[in-house]
Amino acid sequence: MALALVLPDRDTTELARDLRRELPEAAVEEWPHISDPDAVRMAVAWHQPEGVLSAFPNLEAVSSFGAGVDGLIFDPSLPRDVVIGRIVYPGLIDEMAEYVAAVVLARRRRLWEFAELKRERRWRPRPPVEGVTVGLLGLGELGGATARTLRALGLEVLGWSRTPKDLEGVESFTGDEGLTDMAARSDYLVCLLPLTPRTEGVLNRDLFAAARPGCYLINAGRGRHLVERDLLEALESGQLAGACLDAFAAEPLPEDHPFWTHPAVQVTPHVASLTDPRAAAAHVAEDYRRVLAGKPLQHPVPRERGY
Ligand code: NDP
Ligand code: OXD
Repeated sequence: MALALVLPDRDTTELARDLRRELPEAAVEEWPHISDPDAVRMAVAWHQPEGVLSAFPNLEAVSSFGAGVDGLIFDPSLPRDVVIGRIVYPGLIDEMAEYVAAVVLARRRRLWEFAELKRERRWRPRPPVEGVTVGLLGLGELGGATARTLRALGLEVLGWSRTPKDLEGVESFTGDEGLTDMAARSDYLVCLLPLTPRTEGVLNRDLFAAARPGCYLINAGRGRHLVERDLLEALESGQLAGACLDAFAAEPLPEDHPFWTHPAVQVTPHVASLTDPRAAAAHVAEDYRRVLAGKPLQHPVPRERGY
């Protein structure tokens, strides 16, 4: 029985070492060095080249090396009968809530403005930016926890999801109209959605036009949620005041991309919530045991739902 790690752009040394310790009975193999493809029952994948997973004829389950599964759902070569799972654990959830809170507060308390002024040795006291209403797109594992953290900081929180939610102190919105209504009341819009055909391009000119003038955008979902040209236009017109982006359609962000030099755009290199190899090893080991025992994964992803 083997577990294959297919993470071509990651250093898997630590993950493989911890997995071998957790699963002494399993052959933990790092792609492309798979000695017996027939023995692979489960794989962990991230940015896998298309076709690699279909080369394991006895593959039963594949886990994303993170919370997002778009890389698996959108892989046409993944056999239909392979079960998809994802890695979600408390530290991953807390990191995202911390990232969003940090960005909202940094913008509200003008920390980036003051950093600029310091470069010019200018002393220019200013009060916090007005407006404390945050509209979250996505109220799942990450969005739900982020809502709680923002509430605890005294911010007003609104949330948009596919199905209605009953979270304490969080007004729930659904549907296209719900999204427009939420945007109209938001000083910050934060995308924590999964990438699906329905959410691709959701951060677009219609949403920006509906948003409260001077709204600030945070995208920690996926780059393809954002129509980049529409963001640049909304910043140019002043409809949006700024944006902090963690995920991009092309990663790494190309050197000549206008976001790098735009004064109102902050760029973070897809670090809002990084999967910790040690926590991931414990999670994957448990899922591997479940596969062998014929039990459901800890965070199974229904294919038809797409997230
Ligand atoms: P979940 O699946 O737990 O939650 C997804 C949320 O999005 C749910 O509230 C869901 O609604 C909502 N949603 C899905 N489709 C729609 C739709 N069509 N309309 C409205 N709402 C919709 O995901 P997580 O919270 O765990 O993760 C969210 C995403 O964050 C990941 O898919 C990944 O892309 C991204 N991510 C980014 C990281 C980073 O470092 N930048 C790190 C980790 C994840 P409902 O509740 O009704 O199902
Ligand atoms: C994830 C990510 O989905 O890191 O976990 O983006």
